[in-house]
Amino acid sequence: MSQTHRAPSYADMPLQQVDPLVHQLIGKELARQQHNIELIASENFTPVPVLQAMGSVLTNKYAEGYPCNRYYGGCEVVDEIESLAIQRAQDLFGAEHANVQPHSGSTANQAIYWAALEPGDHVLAMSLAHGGHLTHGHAINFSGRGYTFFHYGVSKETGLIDMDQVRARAIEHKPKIIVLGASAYPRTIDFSAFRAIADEVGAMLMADIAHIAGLVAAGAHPSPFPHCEWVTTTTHKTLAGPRGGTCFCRAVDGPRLDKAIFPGLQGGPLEHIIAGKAVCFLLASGDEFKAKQHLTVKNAKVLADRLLERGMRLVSGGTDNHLMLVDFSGTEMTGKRAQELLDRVGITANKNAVPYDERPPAVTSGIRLGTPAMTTRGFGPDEMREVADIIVDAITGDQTEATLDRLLTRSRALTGAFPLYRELWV
Ligand code: DSN
Repeated sequence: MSQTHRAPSYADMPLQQVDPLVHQLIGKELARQQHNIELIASENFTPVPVLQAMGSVLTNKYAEGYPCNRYYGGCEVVDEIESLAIQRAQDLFGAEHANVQPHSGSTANQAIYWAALEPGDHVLAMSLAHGGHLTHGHAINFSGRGYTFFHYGVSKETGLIDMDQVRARAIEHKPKIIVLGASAYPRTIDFSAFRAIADEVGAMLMADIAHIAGLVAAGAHPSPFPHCEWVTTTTHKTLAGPRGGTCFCRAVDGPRLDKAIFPGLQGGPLEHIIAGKAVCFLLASGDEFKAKQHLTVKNAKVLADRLLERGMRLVSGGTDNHLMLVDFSGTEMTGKRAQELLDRVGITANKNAVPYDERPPAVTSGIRLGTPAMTTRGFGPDEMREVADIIVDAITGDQTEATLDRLLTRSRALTGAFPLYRELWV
């Protein structure tokens, strides 16, 4: 047979040539990430090796099913990759069973409900308004529509989870599952106290550790694994991996969890993302990652302490983990305005309701600040103190253009000293 040559095709050309607009926009987003101080508590800077795995030809492969039990041919390589990701996830957390297929944290939570509950069953979880998550039973979410959720919250005086309320509501509503874990709770979660309440009422425990998974993996937060039947996480927050989810359970529950995810909820798994998870779990088992997680917590304390010294109020008076909530309630400042001011001075954060907030969700009385991303980037306590000062100067200063420009220059000096993704896209 004579040799054939394919005509030049877009399939072999670089993005820059085929779609300069999208290429340029990605470059613009890279520059935004490089120039700004990133304090969104759920974001991070994913290492280049993880990005490489995610941007690989694995995206081409259909692999419905599980390793060695697929509905497609040609799965021998992705079988190895997914098995590796599963084993590494289990080893990292000391879990009996992991499923690395959930596309997101939301799907991971959905999978546990699907595996462990019948529609309408009672569940007790933390209220979104007090730091919980939409998928923990909010009325407009699938969780709140499909199951009967009851909620606990934090004490108005201390900002800490009100364990007396958890127990009272558990006794009153007899949930099949008690959900713990939050998106905006700055304190350590006492898994054993929840276990005692769950045992008293005959409930299972489910921990959603999306925010604290990296801290847990590094021993910088207690682990839910000895206490909980079910654990879910995302892999892109403190874990700094690809955008996605993972579920864990005891070996005995593995088959029903796997069935809930496929064929219960999802079709083909995202094997390129699963490869990214495998790399992420490998990195998270190393000393460099562990040291960063402990530094993330230390940096959060330094940031919180300096904010307090400069007169800011924090929900619960501080932080034990990677995040804090600045509380503006009772003042003229709102979360929305603070977010805008911080954007203006090169700091990215998000407005966030504080417990018992009287302002609507689009305005709020707080901002949430987290240290994972900037710790990954290299910031330490000195930089965090300067970040706190820029924040307070932006929020309490005269807010003239000249002042805000000066604060922006201080932010840019900090990020300029810690280069990010130097070799990427340019
Ligand atoms: N959106 C995430 C966060 O910012 O915490 C939770 O899913």
